[in-house]
Amino acid sequence: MKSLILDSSTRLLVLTGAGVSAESGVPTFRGMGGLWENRPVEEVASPQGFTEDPVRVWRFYSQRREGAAGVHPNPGHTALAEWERHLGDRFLLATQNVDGLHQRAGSQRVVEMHGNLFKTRCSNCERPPMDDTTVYPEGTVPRCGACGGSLRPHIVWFGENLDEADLGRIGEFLTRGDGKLVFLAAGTSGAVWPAAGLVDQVRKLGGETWLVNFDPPENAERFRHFVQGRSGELLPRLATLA
Ligand code: BV8
Ligand code: ZN
Repeated sequence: MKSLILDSSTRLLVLTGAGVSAESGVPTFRGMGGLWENRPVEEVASPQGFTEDPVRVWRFYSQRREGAAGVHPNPGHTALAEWERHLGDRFLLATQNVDGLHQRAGSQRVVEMHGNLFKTRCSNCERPPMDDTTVYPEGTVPRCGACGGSLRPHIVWFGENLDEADLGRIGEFLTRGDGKLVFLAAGTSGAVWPAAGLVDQVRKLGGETWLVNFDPPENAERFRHFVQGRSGELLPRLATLA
């Protein structure tokens, strides 16, 4: 198998998707068949869906909280935390996952591009997001103690902008200029933007691009190196820490 050399000149941005958590037992986005209760997931993961039926949206997220609480990081998560310890501030992890498993595996330099399943915020006022692992009982929509508005999961839904500070942190890391830029995407179908566009930004900057994925996703040909298989098996063996 090809080897990813991580040495004192490497600046590595990693992007992960649902596939990296699959071996931990977290269903992938497409694994849900992109449908839920015979509805496109976008209808439960969009502001319109929340306005239309907040009870259904909270059922979707409460179920995922219930499912994610009992799972653990897999060797793929652990390998990424080890790479970070080796590279220090020349490593950054941008994840589309909302399950918090990277942090539980020891990753610290993490940008949660799509939010976090275990955070809740008010849909009406500016009260900051709260840590919240509550699995809300069927039929309830939690209310804000400050303004009485409906609380919502602190998740970036389809049609919503990503956090400017998050995008800025990734952009600054890419354009920093020191060392040799390397980008590795793992466990992502490359279907969702703007995360799916990172590989193009890196190529424009002359960086090296790697994809580790179970099956060739729609944007596989945009990567210089493609290593096919399970991230939990491949990531622990892929890198040479020099
Ligand atoms: C935005 C939270 C500005 C929800 C998520 C037309 C063209 C381009 C863009 C758009 C467009 N129309 C609309 C858009 C924008 C839209 C978008 O990209 N739509 C797509 C569907 C076309 N994007 C947005 O809306 C973003 N905001 O652009 O703002 C704007 C505003 C208004 C209008 C336009 C633009 C917000 C996107 C964020 C949405 N929220 N998550 C939730 O999770 O509850 S995205 C959701 O999808 C998850 O975050 C998840 O991560 C992601 C799915 O992607 P993956 O992580 O890749 O998961 P997936 O299951 O798809 O793939 C898993 C892969 O792993 C597979 O390839 C599989 O083979 C592999 N795998 C499986 N097991 C393993 C494995 N690999 C390795 N090992 C294994 N063991
Ligand atoms: Zn409020």
